Amino acid sequence: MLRLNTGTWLLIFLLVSPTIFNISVCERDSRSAVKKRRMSEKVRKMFYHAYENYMTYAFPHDELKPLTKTFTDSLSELGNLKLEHLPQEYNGSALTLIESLSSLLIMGNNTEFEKAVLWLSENLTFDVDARINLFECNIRVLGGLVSAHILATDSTNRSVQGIYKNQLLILAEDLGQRFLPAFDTPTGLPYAWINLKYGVMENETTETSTSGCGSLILEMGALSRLTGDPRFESAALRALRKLWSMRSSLNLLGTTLDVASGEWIEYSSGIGAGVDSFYEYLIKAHILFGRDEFWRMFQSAYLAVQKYFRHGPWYHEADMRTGKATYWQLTSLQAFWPGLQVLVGDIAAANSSHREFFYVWEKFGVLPERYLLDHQMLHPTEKYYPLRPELAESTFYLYQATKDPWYIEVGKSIVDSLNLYTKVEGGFASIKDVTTMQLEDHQHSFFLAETCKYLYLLFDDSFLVDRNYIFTTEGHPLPVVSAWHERLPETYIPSNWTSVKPEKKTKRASAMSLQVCPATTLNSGQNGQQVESACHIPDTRGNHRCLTDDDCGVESTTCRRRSCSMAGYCGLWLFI
Ligand code: DMJ
Repeated sequence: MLRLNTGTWLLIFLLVSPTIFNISVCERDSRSAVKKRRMSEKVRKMFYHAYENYMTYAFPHDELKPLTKTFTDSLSELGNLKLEHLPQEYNGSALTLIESLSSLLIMGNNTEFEKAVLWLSENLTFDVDARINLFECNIRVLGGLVSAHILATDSTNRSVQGIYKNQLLILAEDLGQRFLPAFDTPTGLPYAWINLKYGVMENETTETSTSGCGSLILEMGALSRLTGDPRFESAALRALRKLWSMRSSLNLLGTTLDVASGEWIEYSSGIGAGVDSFYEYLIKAHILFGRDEFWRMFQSAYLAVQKYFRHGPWYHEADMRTGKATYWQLTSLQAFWPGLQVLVGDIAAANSSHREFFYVWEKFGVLPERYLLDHQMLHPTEKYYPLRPELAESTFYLYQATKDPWYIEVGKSIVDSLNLYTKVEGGFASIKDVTTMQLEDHQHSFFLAETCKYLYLLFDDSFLVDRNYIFTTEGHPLPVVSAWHERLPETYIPSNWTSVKPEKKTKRASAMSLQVCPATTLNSGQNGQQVESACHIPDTRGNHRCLTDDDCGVESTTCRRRSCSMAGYCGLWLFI
């Protein structure tokens, strides 16, 4: 028998191991590609189950009632908890179809996209006697139309070329003009409600929410850039600036306010209902329009959230005046926050919060609307799950940033739960009570605009390859182009990038890459200029000495967590 000494075995091992290693890496990669393909197919089927049932039983009304296979004209019910002033003669605006447009294209169904664009072009009208919520109508309808217009005119989308004559933009402009009277208040803060035909109603309530008047800039800004009419962006910007001027000395805002007096009504706030998209729009407006003003607002607001609301991986509410904790509650809407943190580059914090949200999802099978953190129990009346997208959204962002296969498992678990608990013959139904899984007769339009879209993009992001989009709060994509951007030079993101030849393509920064953590230069008095970013946390000691990693903060320009070296110094010794 051939006898080999240890040295020879070692040599053989060194020669063979890379091959074995390579084979196993390849196998693992191809297994994960197969799994992702299978999962994206599953999500595609879910989307079409929801879409086709809507088209059969509800279109052109607003939303599908999947249990009774009928419809609801719910545009005027959105945000209308008391169901006041409901219209007598309103027959819907094909809301779910509008919300489905960008998802159809992302899933590669150009034919259906084109059919939908043509139907809307010929049939949709906003000259209807319906009192609608400005925020909801902006994110769902205006956002859906503006985004679909951009996708329809994108030169890579050949199918609608020739037949598309900007009809969606014309509709969007008409809708935007109907929004404008809402901004006619002493403060510039818009009314929460407007009648599409008659404008602001007499004795209309002057109460609105922070997200209601602080999350209009993406859609109205994009509308102005597309139409050349500055009024939409100006109105949204004026409202945002006014809202920001109402912050407390702690850089906190409340949840509800009065648009006539500019006074706060509810001083307690968090990152959930009534506030959530305000934060989201500051960072996304910065990414889309490249204005330092948005970044400065976001940076201060984000730091205040981390300082006053964050408790480990959880976020409670606090009083904007004192920073004292008020309500210790987890809400389903808060689950978007880790996704926003990915955009900032604060991946470690995003990951730890996401894990907690997923833990609650697994505990109940879906995310309950409200969970009392201090009592470790469900809120007595808010036990529902209306097919919300936020956890899927964050999972998508975290997977984009880390490529950690664990997020694919999370996505699979979300898909399985949705199919198990909410799928019915007539579509997907909301859950009324997560303890009994009793269903409710409502398929919300955001299930098609967001839940299915983010799950699909988690498993198949080919739509995003070589493109740079940000998603509105309703999941409608808007492209980051230099023509709209105050900071990006033409060579960096060419405005005609879709027609740029591959070999000449300039490397574009992705809004979802880890490099997006925007650093900004601050004038800090005597010390001269200092570079800062939202996720910067200083080391505990000024001389950067440390005993453990906990003594080290987060580096300001890269947003990476510093660790403690063996010699006792904080630095970027470990990559996260
Ligand atoms: C969506 O309409 C939007 O994401 C909005 O910002 C708040 N949440 C709902 C879906 O849960």
